[in-house]
Amino acid sequence: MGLFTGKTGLVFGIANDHSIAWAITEKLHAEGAEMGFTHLPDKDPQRPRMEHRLRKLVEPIGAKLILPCDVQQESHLDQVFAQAKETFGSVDFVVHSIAYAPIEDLKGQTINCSRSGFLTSMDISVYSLLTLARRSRDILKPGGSILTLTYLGGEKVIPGYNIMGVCKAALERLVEYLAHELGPAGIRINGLSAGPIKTLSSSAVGDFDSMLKLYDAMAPLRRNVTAEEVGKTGAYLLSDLASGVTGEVLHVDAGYHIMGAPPADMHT
Ligand code: 0WD
Repeated sequence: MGLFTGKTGLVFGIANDHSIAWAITEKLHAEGAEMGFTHLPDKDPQRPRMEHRLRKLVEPIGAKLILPCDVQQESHLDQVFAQAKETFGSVDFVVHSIAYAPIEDLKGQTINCSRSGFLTSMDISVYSLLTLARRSRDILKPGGSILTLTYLGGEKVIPGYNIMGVCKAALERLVEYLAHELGPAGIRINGLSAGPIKTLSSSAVGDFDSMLKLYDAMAPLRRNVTAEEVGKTGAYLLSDLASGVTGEVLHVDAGYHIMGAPPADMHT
């Protein structure tokens, strides 16, 4: 019997097999969970690449629901939650693994971010959690749990992370306010702050490879984390093992976030 035997949930944010949401899904599936998934709507319905990529991954693990969802479209969210209610009745967990900033605003200095770029980034990367949480409240069982993904760039200045760091700062505070408001219903919400992992999204962040090298040299464990490690801790936070944990941001980064200066062996 697995940790998630008899449990159901929704996962938002699998783009491909490198996605962090996929690593979390693999672990949840291994522990017995049954899940529904969303993908970004395909621009050309004749060539549904997003849908195909997701189907290829989640059909073999018995996906109960596969739906298009752009979190900027309230009608898409209405559809997803209505279908989830029909399929599952109620669910035990919701995974939010979504972030986006227009590339020109992400690459440029934060001070030059356009108003529209700022609003789009905040809408997709932060407001989406708020609206998902509000809708999830209606179908989550007491004891249910929500998980979002964040990064150290929301706490400290990470050059190159720019406007996304501002989004993550807002996201982490949102986790706390939502934890306060959902707690009386027995619903938990937490953030997982992952170390750098090569994915479609992270390839858009400036100088990603040197970030991997820095973690390798500076993190207490002297290495980077794997997607599997992030998946394991994600599953833990969503599971009953974390029944007393809410409003938390848990770092899965080989300890990098505690360092204030490079270790002595970094220079040798
Ligand atoms: O190093 C990393 N990869 C880290 C990622 C370190 C720490 C945190 N994170 C966070 C990201 O900021 C994000 O919140 O983890 C989350 C997942 O990111 P990921 O797994 O690195 O990236 P990816 O596989 O690209 O998944 C993010 C997905 C999108 O993928 P693409 O690449 O197609 O933009 O977010 C989804 C989409 O599936 N997404 C949306 N979903 C619905 N509506 C939207 C939207 N408007 N925009 C993006």
